[in-house]
Amino acid sequence: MDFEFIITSKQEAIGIVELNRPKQYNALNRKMVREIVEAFEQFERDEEVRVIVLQGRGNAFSAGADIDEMAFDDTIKLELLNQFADWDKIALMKKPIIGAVQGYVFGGGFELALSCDMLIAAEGTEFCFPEVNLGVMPGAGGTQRLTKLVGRTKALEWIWTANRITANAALQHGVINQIVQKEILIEETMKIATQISNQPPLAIRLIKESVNKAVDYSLYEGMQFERKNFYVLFSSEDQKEGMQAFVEKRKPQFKGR
Ligand code: CO8
Repeated sequence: MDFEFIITSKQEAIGIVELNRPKQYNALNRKMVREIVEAFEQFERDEEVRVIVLQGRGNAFSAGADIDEMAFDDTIKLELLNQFADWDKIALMKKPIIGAVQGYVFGGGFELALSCDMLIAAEGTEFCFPEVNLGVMPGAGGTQRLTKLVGRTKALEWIWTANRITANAALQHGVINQIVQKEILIEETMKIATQISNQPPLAIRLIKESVNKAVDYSLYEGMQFERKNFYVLFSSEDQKEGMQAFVEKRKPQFKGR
């Protein structure tokens, strides 16, 4: 895959997307976001890929949206541009997306991280919504995703003050899954990605879909959805293999069928 602002690669069953504007702290311009979506979509279609890892090259995951690009935009231009349609696609990806974050995770970069399913952070990572300092507010899901994760009180504090949030605070409030030393960030992320990639892929995808419904649906609706997915998994070869392997006391070989 040939991209201008990202680098993609594959390591066994893991598709890797790396933000690649290190001199601008991986500030997200619109083309870059489109490329991220395109890379994700290609990995979604690739049956070999079971998990996607998203990371940033250099000293930051991402310092947010490219301010130079949007400084002179106006309301009508933005509304017609409809750039958030690309962001919506990220939220609809079926495969697990694990973010490996370090350095600055600011603004749109924080929103991109919040679009991942799991986040592993290096020690010293700083999270921040600085938009208010620019006279605006988060626009790619920040007010919604952060509030659903940490609750209204903390979300308002963090977004209103634009204070930098330490990795420890992010961990304490359930924003990230784990903090690791910077030198082993990718290694540890790949370990978790590999562990998940060894699980039955269809079950992994339907679990993601079902857990995400819990965020938006009532308990009753979410339970109906979960049940439907549970039944669907009984049509898969991996269910037969997983249960047969248990009975035969051996390790299952999952094929993603
Ligand atoms: N946009 C454009 N360029 C940036 C950005 C950015 N967000 N962040 C850093 N850069 C550039 C700088 O302009 C500078 O470029 P140059 O070398 O050409 O002058 C280079 O990166 C290095 O930056 P600094 O010299 O400022 O480095 P420091 O180490 O002194 O500071 C900081 C690092 C603290 C990260 C600082 O650069 C900073 O505050 N950046 C802006 C952070 C910010 O406000 N982010 C929020 C942007 S708004 C947003 O994300 C809204 C999301 C809405 C939806 C998403 C749509 C895509």
